[in-house]
Amino acid sequence: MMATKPAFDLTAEVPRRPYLIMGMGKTGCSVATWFAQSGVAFDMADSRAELRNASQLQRTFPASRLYLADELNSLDCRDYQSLVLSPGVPHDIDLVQFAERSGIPVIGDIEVFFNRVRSPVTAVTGSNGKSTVVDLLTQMHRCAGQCVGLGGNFGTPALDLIGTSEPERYVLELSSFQLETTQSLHCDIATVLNLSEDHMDRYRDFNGYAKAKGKIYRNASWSVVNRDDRLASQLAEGSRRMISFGLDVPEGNHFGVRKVGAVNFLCHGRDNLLPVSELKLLGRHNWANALAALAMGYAAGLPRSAMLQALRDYPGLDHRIQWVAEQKGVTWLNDSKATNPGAAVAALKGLNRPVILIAGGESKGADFSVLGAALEGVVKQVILLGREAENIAMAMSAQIPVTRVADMREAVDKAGAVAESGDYVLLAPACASFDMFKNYAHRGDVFMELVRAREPGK
Ligand code: UMA
Ligand code: ADP
Repeated sequence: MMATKPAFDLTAEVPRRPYLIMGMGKTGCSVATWFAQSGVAFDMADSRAELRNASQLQRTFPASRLYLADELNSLDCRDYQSLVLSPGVPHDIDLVQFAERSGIPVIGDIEVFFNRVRSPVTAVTGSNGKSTVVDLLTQMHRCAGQCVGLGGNFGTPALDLIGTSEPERYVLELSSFQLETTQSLHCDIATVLNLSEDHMDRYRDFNGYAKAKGKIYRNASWSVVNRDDRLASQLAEGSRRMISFGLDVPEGNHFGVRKVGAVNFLCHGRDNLLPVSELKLLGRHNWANALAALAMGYAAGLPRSAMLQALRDYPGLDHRIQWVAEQKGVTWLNDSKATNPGAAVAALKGLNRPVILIAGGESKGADFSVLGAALEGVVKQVILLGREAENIAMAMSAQIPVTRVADMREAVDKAGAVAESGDYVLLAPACASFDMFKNYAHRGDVFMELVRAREPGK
């Protein structure tokens, strides 16, 4: 296979124009720090007028100019080698459009990262489950005694993971936004966990979103694919080495689930590995996440015993079907990270008792019909809040009782009033949180605090 010419090449000998870093949040700062350490000239830009860290940036990088708000109009992207875009900056802004028309490469921090790293990279994308899978996989590596750098969309920008000595492996969560601006990705192991609608406010159509995700497989040594997700697995067509996971019985050397008597086992080919009842994670979608992590650990050569130990011990991340309280036989669950319909549907499918669902918030252009269909026969009552309440109500069958509430306190009170012993109350909003909360974690914290503050027996 012909090597792709990197868009960012520190080893190039021709004199270069400076780079322009666009967006000075976590990613932009990590790129600036990396460029400064590497002796690469750059300027910085951000559309915000009031950038909290503006004076600190100017002090730390005195050789670079910082352009804010309207000052961006004076920029000519042709003065720059390339634009290094933060993932949150959409491609339809004038500066980016003009760069693309002028043939100035538009790259991201992940492109810069791949130009530099030598240790193998496992990269994970997908609409849902990314954070859980990268965290779990990292625990598997650590159980095997390996030193791993975990980051990307997960929180720590990829470039901040590079220290004086490299870890044995990087495990990166990559969003579609981060993948969009890559050209020379070459992961050791790559996966698209699943595909369902998300971020439809940033893409012309679902195809554009899927195409961005699919870039993760380019040049990958191992492609890990989800047999149960036709669209996601199609993205890996033509891959060099493929290994699959799914919730059915696996063939050959692939990963899946086998029922022995009444017990479901995670399995690898003919080997039964672990009864799913030994997982601390709840829900069938987490069986898929566990299998994806196993497949990637296997491709990385991890010992099976270390992977199974990590699976048994792994408690899951906060705000993902997190157990909150049991009150008078009612179990309260916080899945505030369900910020799209697909995630909320997965949560509902995994629960085997009647559910009172608290949903709503701010949409990212999603279609709620898939959520509406998943409520049938599972949900006793839906409690809706936030900007999208009406759109969700319209996607639901008229048979399911629905209540609109003004805030989370009212939602919790209402849920407490209708829930009976044996029910779940599930916060799985299917929406982003920004209309009422700082972020999904804030929303989940507010929910949990309100639930825990309920007097026992209320
Ligand atoms: N900005 C502009 N112009 C614009 C838009 C933004 O200048 O048109 C500026 C903002 O004023 C701000 C900066 O860009 O100063 C913010 O950049 P950013 O939104 O890219 O955020 P970062 O702080 O760099 O964080 C990013 C990811 N954020 C997004 O993709 C929106 C973080 O993922 C990621 O953890 C971090 O890089 C490190 O890799 C967060 C996220 O919400 C968790 N991701 C989305 C998701 O998971 O659904 C994709
Ligand atoms: P991401 O990083 O992709 O947002 P998380 O692990 O943070 O993924 O989980 C986000 C939401 O998606 C949570 O509500 C979680 O319960 C749900 N979820 C996790 N794994 C899956 C999966 N495999 N399929 C569908 N939904 C999932």
